[in-house]
Amino acid sequence: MFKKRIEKLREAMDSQQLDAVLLVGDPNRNYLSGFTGDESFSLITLDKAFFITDSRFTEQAKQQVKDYEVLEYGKSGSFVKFLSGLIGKLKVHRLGFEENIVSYSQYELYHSNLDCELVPMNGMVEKIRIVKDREEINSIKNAAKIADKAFDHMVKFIKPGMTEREVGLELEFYMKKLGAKDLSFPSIVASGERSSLPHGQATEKVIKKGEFLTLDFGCIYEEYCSDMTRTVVIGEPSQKMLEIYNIVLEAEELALKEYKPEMPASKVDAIARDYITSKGYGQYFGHSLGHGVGREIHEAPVIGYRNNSKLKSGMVVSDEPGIYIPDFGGVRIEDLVMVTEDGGETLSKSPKNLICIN
Ligand SMILES: [Mn+2]
Repeated sequence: MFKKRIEKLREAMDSQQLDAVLLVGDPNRNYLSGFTGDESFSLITLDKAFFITDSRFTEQAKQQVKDYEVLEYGKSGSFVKFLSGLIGKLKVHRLGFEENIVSYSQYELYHSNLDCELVPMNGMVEKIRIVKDREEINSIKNAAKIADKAFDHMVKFIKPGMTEREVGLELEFYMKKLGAKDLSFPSIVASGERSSLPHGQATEKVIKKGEFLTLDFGCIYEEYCSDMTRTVVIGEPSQKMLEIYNIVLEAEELALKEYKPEMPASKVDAIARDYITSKGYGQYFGHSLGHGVGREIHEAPVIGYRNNSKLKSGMVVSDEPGIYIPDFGGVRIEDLVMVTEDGGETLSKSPKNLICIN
């Protein structure tokens, strides 16, 4: 599987006339190697692959990283000196680097020490990562399953009078107990008026009757993220709360039917957005409909009005419309969807009918 991924990278390198690429960020480097640690480097040429690390990770790299020559740079002093020697030996002229990950100071260091041209990779690996292979999809499905089980548990656990933080802690503890390596991101637990904050993290606020409670969360399983949002009501909803909830739910489900190969991402966004706008709430839906999910919680493709590129089988994206009304509250409903050969498969299985917690 890593061989296949590296093959795809080499095809892309060849078309950009790159002799080698240097990968320093965890997602790309680990996607192409199977490594699960950090602070390491890989240098991939058109016919060789080197995994370069220090004594903290050498043993782990030797166990996890196959098809690479594992090298330890520690004894030569600095990584950049070591890399300079390697690049000279391999006669690299054009070296691709991750321009969104390498810091300005690192770039300066490479620029002044490496005898080669530094070429921005322009999302070369990210573009390969956009379509998931079977192993990746399995991991994402497992991460989604943990999130589903956690939501089921939380519905029974949450009671009026608890703080958002108590809810967030239980959610984290429960997902980790089920085997999650970590959270995909700090969980969003936003109740009452705070539910109008699309990214409101848990606070000491007490959750009261008559309020919305939005839970947006996910976990990492085998290096892959899940992402799901459900909004519940504590006690009974008002007429307006019910109205908003049903609009968001309808928008979410209308869009769900549109995930299929060749569908422009912008068109799926428009289906949900136009529906919400037709109901008079368009101004309260400020963000894009969704985003790719994989090793990173937010990755390509964006499902938004600016992205006219077409969906492909094997993409995994979130579908998450919302309505957020300041000083009132908000609703978001989010599922993970995988684009298949002939449609979309919803990976989040939690119920979406309005749940009232007493
Ligand atoms: Mn999301």
